[in-house]
Amino acid sequence: MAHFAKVAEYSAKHPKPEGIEFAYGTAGFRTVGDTLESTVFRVGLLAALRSQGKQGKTIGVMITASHNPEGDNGVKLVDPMGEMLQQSWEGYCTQVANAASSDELVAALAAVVEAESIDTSVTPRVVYARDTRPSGPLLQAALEDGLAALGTDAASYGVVTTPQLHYFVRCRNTAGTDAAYGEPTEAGYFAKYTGAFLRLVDGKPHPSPLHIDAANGVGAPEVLKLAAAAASPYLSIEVHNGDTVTPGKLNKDCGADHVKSNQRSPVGMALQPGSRYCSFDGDADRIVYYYADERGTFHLLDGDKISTLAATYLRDLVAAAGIDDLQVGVVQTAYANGNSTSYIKDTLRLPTVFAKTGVKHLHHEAEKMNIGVYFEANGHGTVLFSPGAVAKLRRATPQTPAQDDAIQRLWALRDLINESVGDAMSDMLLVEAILICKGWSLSQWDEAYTDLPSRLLKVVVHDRTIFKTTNAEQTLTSPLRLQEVVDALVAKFPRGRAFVRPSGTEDAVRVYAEAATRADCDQLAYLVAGAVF
Ligand code: NG1
Ligand code: ZN
Repeated sequence: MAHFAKVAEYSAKHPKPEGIEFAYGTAGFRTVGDTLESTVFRVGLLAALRSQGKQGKTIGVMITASHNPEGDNGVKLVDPMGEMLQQSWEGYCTQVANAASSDELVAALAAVVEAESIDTSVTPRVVYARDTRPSGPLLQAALEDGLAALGTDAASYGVVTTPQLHYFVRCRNTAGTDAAYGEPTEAGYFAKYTGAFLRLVDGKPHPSPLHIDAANGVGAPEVLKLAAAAASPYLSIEVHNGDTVTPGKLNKDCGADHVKSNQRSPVGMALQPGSRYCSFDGDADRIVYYYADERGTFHLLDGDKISTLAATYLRDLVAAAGIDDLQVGVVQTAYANGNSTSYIKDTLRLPTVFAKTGVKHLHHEAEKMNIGVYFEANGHGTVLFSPGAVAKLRRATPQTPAQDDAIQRLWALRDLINESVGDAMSDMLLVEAILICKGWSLSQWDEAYTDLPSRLLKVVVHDRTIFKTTNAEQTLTSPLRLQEVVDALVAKFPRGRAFVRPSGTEDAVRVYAEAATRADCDQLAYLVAGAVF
């Protein structure tokens, strides 16, 4: 095909390493950074085709491996509304990445064009960015070759957070429409979110500084710019682990994943009772909060706590606004702490559903709700307002000043939230705004419910593909009878719950367990892991 005339020439510069199979999973392609050059080049080709398939809408490409070690890297595509790539394209990505020769590569691309009836005369548009990883510049150059090979109208955003890139994509594709999302620039991003934040907190007492562990990643410079854009005592921050230059520091003993997995504070943060702390991950799409009590004991406020805080606040505002039939719902995964789920159902009395791991699954469930709050326990999530909810807000006619205030707050909340994807900076502003409005400390927020002791283990197995699940990944259907063994173990422990699923991002199987006591929980986790192994 004439359209692919330059592909072979460019592809020769980025040969596929032999003996490696690439797979587009939950987080796109992700593996050791040095092996990814051919894959990122080919993602450039795919991004161009995706854009042509969407009549020239802008597609995003993000080069990042998030919370993974610094030596890893990854790449993922962002669809026109800033959402994750449509699932049906994941298979194309895997096929194109694994083509063994340039002839096979052209054939794989031609197959995508054929299957999707793509008009290759359309000019493709793609924007891209990367995180702070040392392998980033080389991979970016490979991406640029892929984009050039198909004559793409491409623009780089340099080094920004993953959610910022999602925001830029959505802004570009909604510009000039009723759904215009904002200015597709860094300044536009900061102006939108700080403006909404300041509208919400106006007139309340100023908070104490928030200590942010930026995982030595891209969140460090970006959150400093955010605070500078706010230029307000309402956003007083101190950034720790903000070294994006020294090799080896990214995510090392710090960041949201480290804090959540180890249930302890990151390197470089000495917790003082009464102060507020949070951690971003390496590309700033996850956030968790934490504090130390008077005895110095560490307390984690994870994605479940953020989700319940946001859901409570939204539910109360909807009630105060006097808007009928506007239901707030919560989407969780099986990793949500059992006590958070009980709290949402029994105390908040809000509907809750479980989705499979990976934010795209939660996002799709949340889209079915009026106002859908979704978070993974690890701190990745956001809130979606459905078009119906927005229409109801627009039609609402306040009868009292209190109703008017609640409606204005709902609008400000909607602007404060990055609806395209979970975003550490936007979520941080959301939490801070709610805490300021309620006059709460982290320990007051933490009072809602107490987490059940839980344990997450990683089991390296010979072949994880034999592990198959159903019921939002909580029940194994293969290997045969393993689920019966797990059920029998769980039954031995009060408030016991455990499940086994193959990781979508690592070559391992994950075991999750919770139970009434720490000792029971650990015993259950290790017994189940033993059964898997
Ligand atoms: P896998 O490796 O499929 O468990 C992990 C996280 C997900 C999600 C993805 C994408 C856990 C238990 N799993 O998925 O929540 O964030 O990575 O980064 O935290
Ligand atoms: Zn991340």
